[in-house]
Amino acid sequence: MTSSRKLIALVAAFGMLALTTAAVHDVRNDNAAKKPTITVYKDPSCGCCKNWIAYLTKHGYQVDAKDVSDIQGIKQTMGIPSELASCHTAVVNGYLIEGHVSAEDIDRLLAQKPKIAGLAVPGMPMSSPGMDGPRTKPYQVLAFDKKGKTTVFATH
Ligand SMILES: [Cu+2]
Repeated sequence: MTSSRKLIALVAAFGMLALTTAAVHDVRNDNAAKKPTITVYKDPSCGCCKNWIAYLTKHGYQVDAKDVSDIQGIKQTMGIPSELASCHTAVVNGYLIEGHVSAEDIDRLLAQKPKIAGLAVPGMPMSSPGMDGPRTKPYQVLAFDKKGKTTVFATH
């Protein structure tokens, strides 16, 4: 090989490396793009809300946390039925997420896109994500529509 051919081979090798790196990078971006941002409204003093946010982040969601002084007012404005209320109220892709809903349930909601207003885990059941503790009894994830009609979406 002449030195100029060596140089061409070297440049070509670097080019391939750059392309490969770019391809790997794209795949990573695609995976990250699959999980949308969840906007979470919460009281600044809420500890289990922070735990739920950390849990969502661990499961690949981008979280935009908003501390609000009047979380009950936010729930009313958003149309969370009062009997379904929990601590935090979140919004993802136009769906309401009330309380300690699991990432797997949110994943399924976003994949199936049912005609509902959102999902709720009323209250703060022990063992739901962000509410660490033993599961002493099962709890339900409820789907609710704009009129407040509920159906069971999942039981854990
Ligand atoms: Cu909570």
